[in-house]
Amino acid sequence: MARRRTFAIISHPDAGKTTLTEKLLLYAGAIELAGAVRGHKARRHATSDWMELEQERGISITSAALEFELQGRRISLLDTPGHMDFSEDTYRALIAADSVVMVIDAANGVEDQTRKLFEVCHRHRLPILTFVNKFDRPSRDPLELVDDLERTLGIAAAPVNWPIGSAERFRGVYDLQRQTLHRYEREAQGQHRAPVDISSLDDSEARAMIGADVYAHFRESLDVIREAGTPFDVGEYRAGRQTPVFFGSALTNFGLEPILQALVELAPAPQPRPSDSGTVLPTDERFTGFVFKIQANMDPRHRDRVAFVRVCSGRFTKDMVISNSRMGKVLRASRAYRFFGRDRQSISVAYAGDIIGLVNPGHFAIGDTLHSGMPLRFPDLPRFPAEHFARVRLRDARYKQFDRGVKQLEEEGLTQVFYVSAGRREPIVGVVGALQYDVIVSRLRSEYGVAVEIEPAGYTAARWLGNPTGPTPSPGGESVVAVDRQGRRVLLFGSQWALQYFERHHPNLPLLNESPVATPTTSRS
Ligand SMILES: Nc1nc2c(ncn2[C@@H]2O[C@H](COP(=O)(O)OP(=O)(O)OP(=O)(O)O)[C@@H](O)[C@H]2O)c(=O)[nH]1
Ligand SMILES: [Mg+2]
Repeated sequence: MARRRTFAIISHPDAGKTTLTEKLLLYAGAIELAGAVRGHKARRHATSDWMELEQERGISITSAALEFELQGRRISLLDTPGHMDFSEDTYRALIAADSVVMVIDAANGVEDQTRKLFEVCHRHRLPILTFVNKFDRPSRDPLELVDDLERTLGIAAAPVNWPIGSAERFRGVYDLQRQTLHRYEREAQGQHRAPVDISSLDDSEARAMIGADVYAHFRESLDVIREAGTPFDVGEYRAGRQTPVFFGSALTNFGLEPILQALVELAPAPQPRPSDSGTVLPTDERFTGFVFKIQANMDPRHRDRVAFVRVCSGRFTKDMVISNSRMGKVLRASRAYRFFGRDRQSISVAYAGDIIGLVNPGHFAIGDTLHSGMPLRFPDLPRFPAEHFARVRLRDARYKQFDRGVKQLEEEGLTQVFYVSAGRREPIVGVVGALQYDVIVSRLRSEYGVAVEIEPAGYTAARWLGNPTGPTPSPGGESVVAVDRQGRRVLLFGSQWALQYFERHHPNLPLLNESPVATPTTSRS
C-alpha cells in the first residue's frame, strides 16, 4: 500500500493534460513511442484518448485510468477531460485521487475551468503539483505566471525549477534546489525522450548556447525569486497550502524528468477517507472502496460494462465476496482488472490506492460503496442536475439496441432519461452540457449500431417528486409530467421561471434534483 501513488491530471481544456500524460508514460518507460492528440491518421494516438470521438476531435471526453510501475512505485494516473460539459466525470475522478497535477498553459495563465477544479482540490485538501506547459511557444513571463497562480488561486506557489528562454529560444530548465542546468535538445516529433545535458550555471559553453540576452534575463528573474519567491516546503505542499511549480513543454519533451521525479518523491501515499462510520485508514484490514465511474464497451471484443473502483483500504482479492452498501447485497468479484487506457489486465489482488475495474452486469452504480466486513458508506459523489434536454429519436428499427444503449449511457452517469408519452421510443434525455449530445450520437452509432437524431426539447430543469405516492399537481404551461426508467414521476419545467412559480405555489411539495434511489443507503438500515 505504501508504494501506491494515485493522482489526477486536471486543467482548462487544451492546456496539454493528455499530452503530458502520454509523455509521463514515455518517460516512465510504460510506452516505447509517444502518440499524439491530433495528427496524421497513421500516427499512433495518445493512450488516454482511446475513444473514437476523442481521437476524431482531438479532445478528451471521458477520464482514463493508467497504471504503471516507476522506481518501485505503483502509479495510478487519471487523465481527465477539461471541457466543462464533461466536468461531472472530472470531479468524480478527483475524488478517487490522493493528489493532483495541475497543468497551466504558459500563454494563458490560470484559466476558468482550472480555477473551478482548483477550488474542488482545495476543499478536499488535495496536494497539487503545477506544470506550466507549452514553453516552446510564446509564453508569459515566468514571474508573471507564478504571480498569477498566487493571486488568482490564493495558494503559495514555489518554483522548483525555472525556464530558460521561451518559444524558439526555450533552452531548458534550471533546478533551483540542486542548482543544475538541464539543457534540452528538441526531439523532432516528441515521440522519443529528448537528449538532456546537465551542467552548472557557470558553464561557459552552456552560457554561449543559451545566448547572452536570454541568459541575462534569466539571471535577473533568478535573483527576484531568490529574494522574494516562496521557498519550496514539502510539508506545505502535502497540506495543500503550497504548490510546487515546474516549467516545460510536454509536446517537445522539455522538463518532464523533474515533474515525474516529484511524483515519485513528493506525492502522497494513499490517504485516509471519511465515511459514515468514521475515518477509514488505508491500512485498515477490511477491504473498502467506491465506484467513481462506469464505462461500457471499452473493449470492442468484450462489450461489457466496467465499474471503476478506488480501493480505500485493505486487500482486494479476486473471487472475494463483497457487499454493496446501497443494495445491501453481496456478490462475488470474479472478474477484476487493472487498466492502461483502453487496455486491461486481469488482476488477482489489489491494495489501497489502486484503481480497479470490476465487470458490472448491472450490479453497480456510481457512488456505490463496496466493502467486506462491517457495513459503511463513503460520502456521495457530486452529481450535477441536467440543464439541457432533447428528444432522442431512433432513425431505424433497431429498437432493442437503442433501448440498451440509452440505458447503459444513463448508467454511466452521462445522461438522465425521461419518458413523456407511453412507450419508450422517444425518450427525453437530459445532460449537464450540450456537447454530451455529440457523444450520445457517436456512441450509439459506434457501440450499439443505431442511428439517432437529436431534437432539442424546450425544458430547462427536471425535478423528482419527493413524496412519490401523493397526487401530482399539473405544472401547466410548457412544463410536463414525465417518468424515469423506474417509473418515478418527474416534472420537466419549461423555464427556470416556471420552476420557481411552481415551487412558490406548492411550498409543501418537496422537489428533488436527483432521482431518489441514486443516493446510496447503508445496508445497516
Ligand atoms: N506547442 C505545444 N503544444 C502543445 C503542448 N502540449 C500540448 N500541446 C498541444 O495542445 C493541444 C491540446 O493538447 P491536449 O494534450 O489534448 O490537451 P488536454 O488538456 O488534454 O485537452 P482536453 O483533454 O481536451 O481538455 C494539442 O494540439 C497538443 O498537441 C506543448 O507543450 N507545446
Ligand atoms: Mg485531454
